[in-house]
Amino acid sequence: MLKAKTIDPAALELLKKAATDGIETVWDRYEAQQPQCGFGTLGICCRHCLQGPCRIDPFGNGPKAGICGTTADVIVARNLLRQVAGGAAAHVDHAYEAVEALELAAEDKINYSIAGEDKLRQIATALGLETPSKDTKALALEVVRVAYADMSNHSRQPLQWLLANAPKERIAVWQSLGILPRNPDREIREAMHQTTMGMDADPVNLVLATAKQGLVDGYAGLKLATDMQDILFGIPSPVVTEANLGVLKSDSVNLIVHGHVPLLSEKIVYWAKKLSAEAEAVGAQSIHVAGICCSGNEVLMRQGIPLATNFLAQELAIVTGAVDVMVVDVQCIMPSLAQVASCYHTELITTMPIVKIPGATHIPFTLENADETAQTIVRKAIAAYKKRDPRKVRIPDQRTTIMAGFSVEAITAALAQLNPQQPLKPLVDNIANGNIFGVVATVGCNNVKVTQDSFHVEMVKELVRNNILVAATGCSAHALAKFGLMNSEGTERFAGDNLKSVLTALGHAAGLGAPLPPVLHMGSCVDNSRIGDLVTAIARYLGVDTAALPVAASAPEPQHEKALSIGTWAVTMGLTTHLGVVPPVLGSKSVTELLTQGLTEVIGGKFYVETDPILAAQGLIADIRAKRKALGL
Ligand code: BF8
Ligand code: SF4
Repeated sequence: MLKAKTIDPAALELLKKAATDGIETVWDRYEAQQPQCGFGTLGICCRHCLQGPCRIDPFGNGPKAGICGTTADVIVARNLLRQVAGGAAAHVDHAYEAVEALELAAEDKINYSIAGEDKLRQIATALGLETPSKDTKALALEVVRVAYADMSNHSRQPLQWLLANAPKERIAVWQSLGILPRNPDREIREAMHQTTMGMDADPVNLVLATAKQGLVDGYAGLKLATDMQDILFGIPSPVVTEANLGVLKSDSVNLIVHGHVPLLSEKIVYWAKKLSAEAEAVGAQSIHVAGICCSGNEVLMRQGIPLATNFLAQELAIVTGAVDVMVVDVQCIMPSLAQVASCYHTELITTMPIVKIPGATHIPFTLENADETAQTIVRKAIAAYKKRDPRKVRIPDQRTTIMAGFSVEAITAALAQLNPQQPLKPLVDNIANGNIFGVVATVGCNNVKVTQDSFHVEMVKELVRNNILVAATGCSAHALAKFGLMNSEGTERFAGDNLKSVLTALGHAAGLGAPLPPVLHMGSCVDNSRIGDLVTAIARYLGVDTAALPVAASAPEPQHEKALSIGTWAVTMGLTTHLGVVPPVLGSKSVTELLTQGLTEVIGGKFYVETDPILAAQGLIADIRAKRKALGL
């Protein structure tokens, strides 16, 4: 009855080893959960007060309302709002930590440098701060003050980070709908309040509140986090490395960073290089760092660190028997890792006060002790290497060359080789003449309900074959990296002829001597802000609304609340946003219609649910074709 678990050859190999080693994986637990609750699947269960749980009968024979009178429409809309607020909370909290780090770095209170001075000046200019004469650290503190002012805003003024960065046409739309967010924390609090017992019973009002959370996510979460991280660690530029579990090395200390916030993983990368002599002293070649999930994407983008694997295969990384330490920070960390690690020599290390896992070693990370913590963790990996049992090691011989590091600045620099005065012109001209038929951003996760990576890969192959340029982030980027869509050969193999000719010209102009890849790796999930920035820049250059552009978004295998909040933001930007997994909204016909149709009239964008990858690609292409037609292309 169950579909294939994965198409990733490394994961397939390791699933066999997991079975031999007696390891339970996410797929086993998924099977044990079958059948999953129908009420939960449809989104018509409410536990918001102690009179509940209340469930609505989807067939119309049983209860039509909860004990307090709440209807299915309201339960569904309320649940969705809470999920999107949950995603936004995760991203805003992430961004906040990065703001704090920049503040302390600018005050010389911690050992972090400001590597992205160009980004700092760019952001300061967008915020309307005087930049030319200011010293770097003084300017950084001014930027930090604006970010803190947003976080502590007690007025009704909208979020400054949004006003400074969002397209003007969009701001007008959001204002007319009354969804411009103020203080992000206040908005998230309001969402919790609005959905508690005895509050909003208007599904339309709840859906608009959900859209507001999308804006909180987009600007106080994604954009703010990327901006701060680029200031601290530098703007990414193209790097070449490899992806998939074959990047682990049998003769080196293997240290995996997993999670999302790069504050610790950057330090780990630094100290892994510094302490390599200590690894050599115990007989290892070197200390090899590789990444899982978005911590992996962060250190890939800026340091060229290889990608180990994405969300669904995190347990299997340990099953290789070759991981000495897996260090985690926040988000998307399966608690089961502790159990898996206990069957091997791997030391699982948690570092954050809000992520503790029984069975893991907890080494508290603070900005002040970052270097000491990183050294301790690297040394733990060296010590664990000595305990590695070669009989338990199996590293799949699977790794694929990838090019990553496509920040907007890097893309613009490559385009400037063709047109220094107007770098966006070559891109826009090629979109206008149809060589690039459109752009699709593929983002988000793996989800155990979908054969791992299959939706990302099949849909994107169909898109690039039809001359759609793809930009990817998150676990989608991992999937496409593993399957050869992020190297020059991928352009030769998979891209349609027109797209191939553009990517070839661009690659040569950029001095690569080969085509650019058909899928541009633009970073972690918070780096979806980079895609937003690119779309905003193109719209500004053309003088049109982002909703008019032949651009769409897709989360083919979404699992996290964050994927819903990112998707909601994409919808507020006016993009058709595809989901390859049905979110729990089908229990309300009217809310489903609102999300997939009604929203278009007021906001320009909409959700589009399609669970077949080829049909999804065709649907996105049809949407892009309609937008081209409306633009007269
Ligand atoms: O923030 S794509 S599974 S790792 S939530 Fe998680 Fe989803 Fe992966 Fe990155 Ni994004
Ligand atoms: Fe039931 Fe209403 Fe309480 Fe929800 S808030 S659990 S629908 S009584």
